[in-house]
Amino acid sequence: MSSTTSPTELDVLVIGAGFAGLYETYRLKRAGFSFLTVEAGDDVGGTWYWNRYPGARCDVVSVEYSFSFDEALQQEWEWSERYASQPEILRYAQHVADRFGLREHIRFNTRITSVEWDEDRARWVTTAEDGTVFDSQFVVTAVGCLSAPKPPEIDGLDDFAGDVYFTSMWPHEGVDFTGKRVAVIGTGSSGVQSIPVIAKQADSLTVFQRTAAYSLPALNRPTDPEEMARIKAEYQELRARAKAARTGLLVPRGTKTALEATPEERQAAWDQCWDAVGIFACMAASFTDIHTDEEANALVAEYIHEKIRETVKDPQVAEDLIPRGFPFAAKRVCLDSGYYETFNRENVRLVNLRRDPIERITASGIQTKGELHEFDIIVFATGFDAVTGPLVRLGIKGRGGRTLAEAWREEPQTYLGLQVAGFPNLFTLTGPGSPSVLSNVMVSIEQHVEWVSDTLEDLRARGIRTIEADPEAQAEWFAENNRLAEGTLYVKANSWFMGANVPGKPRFFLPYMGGVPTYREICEDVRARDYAGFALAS
Ligand code: NA7
Repeated sequence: MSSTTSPTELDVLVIGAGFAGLYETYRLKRAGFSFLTVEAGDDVGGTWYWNRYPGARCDVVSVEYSFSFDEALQQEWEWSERYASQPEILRYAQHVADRFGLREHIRFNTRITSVEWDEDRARWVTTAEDGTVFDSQFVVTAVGCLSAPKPPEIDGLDDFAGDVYFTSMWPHEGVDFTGKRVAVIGTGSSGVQSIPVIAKQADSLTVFQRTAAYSLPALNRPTDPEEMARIKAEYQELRARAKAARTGLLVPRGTKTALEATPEERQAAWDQCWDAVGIFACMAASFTDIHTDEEANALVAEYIHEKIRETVKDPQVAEDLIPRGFPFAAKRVCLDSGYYETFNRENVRLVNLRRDPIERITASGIQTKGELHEFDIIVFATGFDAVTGPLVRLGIKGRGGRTLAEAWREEPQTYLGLQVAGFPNLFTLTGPGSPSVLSNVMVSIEQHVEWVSDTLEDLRARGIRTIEADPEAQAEWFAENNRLAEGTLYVKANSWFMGANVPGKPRFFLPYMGGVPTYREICEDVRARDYAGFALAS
């Protein structure tokens, strides 16, 4: 196909072949739509295709971070570790694509550069980088929440004579750190996972930390065959429990507040999380007030601070690694395998950027206020323009030629995280205002794909041409989510949840705060009331 051929006519165009795109592809194929899925990469997997950095691993238990829609699939797939590594998750995505014959519906190496609403024909005209044009009644975005890398915002990067890598765009052939002087900038999940692995290989590793993150031990281990057999025997029930859980995660949940618990009860609950459970949401779920009460939150924070002091031998390094200035779990908590221990290695050094900020990158390395650090390799683990970024960069133009970037300049409003007013027939899987990254995203992906796919089938059966979010319903949904978020400590951190990691981005809590089961009920209720809050037209 090229720009000279006529556009491909479709009912539905799906953008992205990560987990959301794969399941959407499966559902559209099953429903007999004329559709195509386009994918920028040359294979399926999305986030798990691009983020191949050393140590990349899921931080949700893999038996939960997997599809539940097909019983045979979940029975036949074997996870080798409790938290699967990136290569294994990618193999799983490939298996899903092959098993359900999805590849023939996916056009790879197709990066979308514009998605424009043709008002007269009530259709979307989508153009790829190679000039190919797709003409579709509906567009479903499945572009992920953490897929638009954030620029590093550090001067002088082009001057550096060594090699530069981004954890979010890791070379497929891997990187050999042997004998190299390596810098890692950033200590979120990507930094926390890659630092222990790079440290073992590199000649020296210097970690540049602006904000220390909270990290808990993953307690990763090989799969126990007996435990796996038990899980498979009751998989249906476990999935139902996950769907009914606020976070979509099977995590032990406390029923009392940390403040009413005795010091011994708190210690026992947190020891259990730290030494036995190893699920990132465990500490936050241990008592009911961790996300809402500063005093309760400070108690669990102090427990973790003490663990860091116990682990890291150099007292100054330990103090630098202790997260401060924001509540525990208000930023995404990391799960690690030997992160804090890594700073006891002779070849690892921590630079606290709060004391000694980066001035610029030079030909030989990184110039901080106090020192020139020389390197062969710089790794950026500097994060993403999360949730809204992947959608904005598609170049979406809705009614009246208004871009999504314009629509979201002040406030990232959506209706249910599924649609944006002024952008008819465009569905945003795991969009802002839906539980997405605040939940086990696989649970939320399945719920969104099912809602959107059922809706598309229903509209087709009824001969409805357009569905569009009502601006008032959208404003109410946005206000409700802000109200819920304001009642928590999440709003007190400069996190990517708040859009606060990207200069100039409006500061609002991006995922839906009300929990997975409430959200599901609301979506079902909206459909039961003939798509209340959406305008339908034949
Ligand atoms: P994160 O969690 O956004 O972490 C990015 C890190 O990079 C964080 O420590 C940032 O510090 C740091 N950063 C960003 N820009 C700079 C500059 N300019 N200078 C110094 N340090 C900087 O991204 P990840 O990829 O680690 O994880 C994303 C999610 O993937 C994670 O939450 C899991 O859900 C999976 P800051 O905090 O901004 O001071």
